[in-house]
Amino acid sequence: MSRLVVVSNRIADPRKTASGGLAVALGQALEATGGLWFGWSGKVVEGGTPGEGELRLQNAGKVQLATVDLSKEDHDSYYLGYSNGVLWPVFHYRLDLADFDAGYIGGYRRVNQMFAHKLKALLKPDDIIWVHDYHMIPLAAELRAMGCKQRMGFFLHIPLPPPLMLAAVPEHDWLMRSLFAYDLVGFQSEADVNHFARYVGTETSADILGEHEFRAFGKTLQVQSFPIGIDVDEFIEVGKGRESQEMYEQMRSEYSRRRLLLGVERLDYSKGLPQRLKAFRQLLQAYPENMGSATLIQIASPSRESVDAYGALLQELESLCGAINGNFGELDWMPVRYIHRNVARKRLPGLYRAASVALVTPLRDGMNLVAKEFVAAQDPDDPGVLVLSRFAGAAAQMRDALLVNPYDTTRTAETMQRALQMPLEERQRRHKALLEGIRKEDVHWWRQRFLAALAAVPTA
Ligand code: ADQ
Repeated sequence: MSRLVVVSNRIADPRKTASGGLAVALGQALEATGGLWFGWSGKVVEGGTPGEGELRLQNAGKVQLATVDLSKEDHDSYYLGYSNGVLWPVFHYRLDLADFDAGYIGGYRRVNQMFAHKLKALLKPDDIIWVHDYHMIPLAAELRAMGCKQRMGFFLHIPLPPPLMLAAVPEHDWLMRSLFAYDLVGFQSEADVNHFARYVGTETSADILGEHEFRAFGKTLQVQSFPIGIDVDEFIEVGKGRESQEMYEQMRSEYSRRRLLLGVERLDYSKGLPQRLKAFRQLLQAYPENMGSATLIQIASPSRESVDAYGALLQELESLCGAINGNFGELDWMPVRYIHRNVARKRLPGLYRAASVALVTPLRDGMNLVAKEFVAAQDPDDPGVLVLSRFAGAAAQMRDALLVNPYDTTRTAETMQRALQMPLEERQRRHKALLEGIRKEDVHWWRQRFLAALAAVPTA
C-alpha cells in the first residue's frame, strides 16, 4: 500500500482528542499507511529570513509529523496577507473586504516553494499526496516543477466563487492553472464544481472531457464534490464523557426557566454574526412572549485578529450585544450572552444538547461542521432544532433543517420563532432524517471517497 502524505497549513497530533474530527479521520488514514503529515508549525520567527524555516520531525505513533516555522515576513504576506486577506474574502464572496495589496503574492509563492522544497526531501516515489485548502493551491505545481511524479490530490475546504468573482483575484489565471498540476481536485459541493467548470470553460481553452474531467495545459484533471462530514460516533462518545455531561447539567439548571438559542463559531465575517443578532432582536420585538425567556448564547472564538476586517467585526458585535442587552434586558434576564472564547471540545456536545435551537447562519460557508455536530449531540427523544443558512455547503445535504437566508432578518426571526415552537413529533422526525444523513455521509465516507477517487485516477 502506498504511503499517504497529508499536507495542510496547520497540522494536529491525531492521538489527541482535542484535535477534532478532521484530525481524527486523517489520523486514521495516516496510521493505516504509516503516513506523513506536513505543515506549518504555527511558530513565527521574528527576524527570520523569508523563504527559510526550520524543519522539525516528530513521531506520533505510526504517523510522522513534519513542521516548518515561518519568518515574520512570510507569515504576514503568505498567511495573513494573501491567504486570509485576499483568498478567504474573495472565495466567500466578500470582495468589499479583500485587501489587494500587490506585495502579498510574493510571500504566498515563496512559502509554497519553500514547503515544496522541504517536502520533496521527505517523499518516496510511490507516495500519495493529499493537499488541503487555499493556503496551498500552487503546492503541486511547485512539486511538479521540481520533478515530483507522485499522485497528488487537492481538497478545497472553502467555497469556490463563480468565475466573475474569482477573476477579482489578480492572479486567478495562475491559481487555476496551478490546480491542473493535481490529478484530482475536490470541492465541498456541486455548486463549487459548477463554478470550476464554468471558469475553465470561459477563461481557459480547456477541453471538457466529461462531467468531472478536464484537459488543459497538457494535463488531465478530475474534479468532483466530496462534502465533508464529522465523525458522528466519536462525537457521540465525547458527549457521553464527564465534561460534556457536566456542561449539560450546568446549562440546564442555570437556564431552567429559559429557552436557549446557540451559536458557536470562530469570530469570522463569513459566519453572519451581526445579521444573526439583528434577527434575534427582531424575534424579541415581533414575538414579545420571548421576553424574559429566549436567551442567545453566542460563542465566537478569537480568530485572525491581526487581519483588519476582523477588528471591525469584533467592535460591531460588541456594540450590537450591548445595545440588545441594554434595550431588552431585565435585572434577572440578559437576552444575549456573548462569549469571545473557545469552548473545550469535550464540553461542546453538552452545550449543543442544552440548546433548543442552533443558529448556524453563515453568509457563505464551504460546509459548516457545527451544523452536523449539533445534530449528533441531540437527544433523539427530545431534540433541538437546527436553523441553517442556505448559503452553507451543509444546506445541500441537510434539507430537514429550517433553511434561511441570513440577510433576510425578518424571515430569519420568523424561522427562529417557528423553531422555538416546533412540536415534539416534528422535531423528532427532522432530527432522525438529519442524523441518518450525517451518519451515512460522515468524515470517513468523505475521506474514503476522496482517496479512492485519487487512487483510481489513471496516471501517465
Ligand atoms: P471553519 O470555518 O472553521 O472550517 P466549521 O466547519 O464550522 O468552520 O468548523 C469549525 C470547527 O471548530 C468545529 O468542529 C467546531 O466545533 C469548532 N469550533 C468553532 N468555534 C468554536 C468555539 N468557539 N469553541 C470551540 N470549538 C469551536 C473550514 C470551512 C468550513 C468547513 C471546514 C471543514 O470554513 O466551511 O466546513 O473547514 O472543511
